[in-house]
Amino acid sequence: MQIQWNELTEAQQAAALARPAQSNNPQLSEQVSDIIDRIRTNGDAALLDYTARFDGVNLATVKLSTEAKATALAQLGTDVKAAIDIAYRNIKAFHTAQMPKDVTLETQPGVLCELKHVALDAVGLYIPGGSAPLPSTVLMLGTTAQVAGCLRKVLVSPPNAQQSLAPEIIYAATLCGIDEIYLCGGAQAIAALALGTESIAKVDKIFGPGNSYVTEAKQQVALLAGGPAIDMPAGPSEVLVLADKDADADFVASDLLSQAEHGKDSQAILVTESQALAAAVELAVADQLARLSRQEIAAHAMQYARYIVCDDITQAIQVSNLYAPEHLIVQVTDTDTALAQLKYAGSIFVGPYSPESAGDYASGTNHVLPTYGYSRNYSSLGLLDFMRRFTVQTLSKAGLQDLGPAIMHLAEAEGLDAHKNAVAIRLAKLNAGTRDA
Ligand code: HSO
Ligand code: ZN
Repeated sequence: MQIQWNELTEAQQAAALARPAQSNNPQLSEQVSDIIDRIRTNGDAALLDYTARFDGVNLATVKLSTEAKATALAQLGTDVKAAIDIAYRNIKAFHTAQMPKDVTLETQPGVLCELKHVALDAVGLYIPGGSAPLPSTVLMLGTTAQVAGCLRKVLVSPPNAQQSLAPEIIYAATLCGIDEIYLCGGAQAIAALALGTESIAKVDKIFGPGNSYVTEAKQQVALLAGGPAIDMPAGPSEVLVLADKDADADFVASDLLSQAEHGKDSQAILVTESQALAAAVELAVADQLARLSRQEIAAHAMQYARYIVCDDITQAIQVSNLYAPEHLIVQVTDTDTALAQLKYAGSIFVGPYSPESAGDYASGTNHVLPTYGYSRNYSSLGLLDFMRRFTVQTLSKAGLQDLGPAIMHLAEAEGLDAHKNAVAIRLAKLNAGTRDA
């Protein structure tokens, strides 16, 4: 459906860009907290029980066996293997280039401040099962953890009927040096990563997309005392295509549909200056949709697609900034001017030959991105998310003698005597000359 932006009131404009309400379902949160409690008390037994109940797979152990791994790897075709290799190489290169530099600075003579970066020890990587298993997500999370240098990389994913995972997932995990793979999914897998069980030692941070149970579980475990950190808040995946009158309608339609086929709740939005282009894209969508294998899912999502027609590209850019999309495709002639004005997006794809699929799979950028308008205040996943930073300081005698009076004044202003004393006692000894050199 075409929307003429200028004919809408402000409230209607807000409604046109609204995302579907995220369910604030008390039942879901209760169910998830029950699952977390059961994993806490019954560990592996509860995990296996949930896997039998929810995934319909009866496992004897949670860990993926070496034999299952070998069987899966033997099934993998050479073409797909080569494709995974290419994607891995590019993702690795782009994330290696993100290695942060430590900082060493004397802020004033004798006052040395350092900023250091180290990898997180143990990370949990959640890979969803469901209608389309995503080896690309293994690469996005696993390669980044590997480049950061995380000591433990733990992959969890719900098992298939063969008590295993898709061969592509196992191969990608092997490339990334992931040697702990556990067959479990849903809220129970998140609880196991957060709390630990007999076979899964707990992790420091949990990454990865999932359904509403997984998302809720991540939020709940992050609130536990001593609980893990989580990557970012999650909502349905989304794309906004910004296109001018010269954009190729088939290209635009293909990008909208690649988002739509992810899920029925996926958001696909076209913002353009040209009514003719909007009409051509609508036709191209109908044409391409009819030939998609996931037609039903994509068609459902496209019912809620919006084709927004603006007065000009400047206004279209404002609309994009208001929406703050996860993926932003820029198909305009003057990309430099557009890029200078586009403020919010998880990842931007510039020009006719940069489909979202490039970043989803293989160009090197990460496809774990802020959704639901969070690109205003969250970043796309990168190397730093697998690291933590901390500071170190070393003051010399002279350094403390110089800075001490300022510290004491500030401590006094805050009424914190012990803080002031910590400086005063040292300075007194220094002045008395009783301190060792
Ligand atoms: N577009 C998805 C990532 C993905 N696409 C995985 C294909 N496979 C969310 O950024
Ligand atoms: Zn995708």
